[in-house]
Amino acid sequence: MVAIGGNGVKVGITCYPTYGGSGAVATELGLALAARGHEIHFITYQRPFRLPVFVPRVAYHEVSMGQYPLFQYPPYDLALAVKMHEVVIQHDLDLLHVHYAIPHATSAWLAKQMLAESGRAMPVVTTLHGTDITIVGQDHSYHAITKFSIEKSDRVTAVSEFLKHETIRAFGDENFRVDVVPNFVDPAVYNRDCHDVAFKRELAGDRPVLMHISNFRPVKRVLDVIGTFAEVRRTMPAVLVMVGDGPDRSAAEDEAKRLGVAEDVRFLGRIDGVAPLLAIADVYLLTTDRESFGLSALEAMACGVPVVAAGVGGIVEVVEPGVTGSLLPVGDIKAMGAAANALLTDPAHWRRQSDASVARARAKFGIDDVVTQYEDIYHSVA
Ligand code: GMT
Repeated sequence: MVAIGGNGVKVGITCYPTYGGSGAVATELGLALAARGHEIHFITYQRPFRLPVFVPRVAYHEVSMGQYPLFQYPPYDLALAVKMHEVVIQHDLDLLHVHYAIPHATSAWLAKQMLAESGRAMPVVTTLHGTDITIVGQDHSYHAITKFSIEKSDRVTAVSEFLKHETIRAFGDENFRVDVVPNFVDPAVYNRDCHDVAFKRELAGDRPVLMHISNFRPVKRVLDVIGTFAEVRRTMPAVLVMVGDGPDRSAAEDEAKRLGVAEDVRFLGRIDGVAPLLAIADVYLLTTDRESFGLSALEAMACGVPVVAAGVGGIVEVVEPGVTGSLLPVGDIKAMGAAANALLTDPAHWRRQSDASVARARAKFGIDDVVTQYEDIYHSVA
């Protein structure tokens, strides 16, 4: 164990820096920790998408990989371990906090072994986010190394009870403990009252807005988003705003044409700051078939947007059905369309669910409480 110097902790944070919930959570956590006086070092291959250019007490260290003709697959995990080792020594870090097990927890373990050779202890905290456990970690090629890397972490957290149980089911719990630390939202940013909603008129005129934000991977079932919207459009004028990009975007655009609603669907592409967009939405759609948490649903709720979602995985811990939205069977676009319709045709019902969404997001997933939970974890290992 090493002692934390002064009041602040020096933390190296590694995450996937591109579009995605785990990178968003890791970055928002780092920024919140820095605002509390801690020193944060992001160690990633690209500047995290939610990291502004300059923030006091926050540094960004880019992992660069030497190329060589023999490397058909350049070993990023080794380059990351080397950068972690270097940053720990140069900046006298107290611990490494990695988000998404593969390969980050493995690289952190390697860095820890290298540091141990020079007599330096380096605690590693690993936060599990989702497919690192539910898909990638259970693939035969990665199962053993995922298990090993989790077991070698000093603390392991999961973003939902669902993910904790999935982790234990897939890897046992003989050699490690998983604590649930949920994802969080900053109500000062995700707040319907804090954004200029004038551009709602540009996007939708006076029609209600349904919204979906994701990386358009197959798991998100974005064609179901279009299908759900088409159900709504059959009974009332409305606009669907699709934010993000990914493998299924073209298929979603084709589906909108096939269903005759293309004129009312706006594909905005990837946008990093989504709070102002969520602030103009009336219903948030999340039709995914697998989700350990559903950060975008929480961000929507914080903006007073009721959520119509598939009742899978950790979403059931975020959305309270009948209170802050509806949870329905995967693929049941008729039921999802009906739930959205019910909200959009009854202003009093919408207002109740909107207010309840804001209240639940703040009470159960407020940034202050969750950041304190992470601080407590850091103090338990460093
Ligand atoms: O696990 C993934 O698919 C990627 C990951 C990400 O980087 O966006 O998403 C997961 O982490 C988010 C943040 O904790 C959660 O909100 C998502 O539910 C989760 N995705 C899945 O479980 C599919």
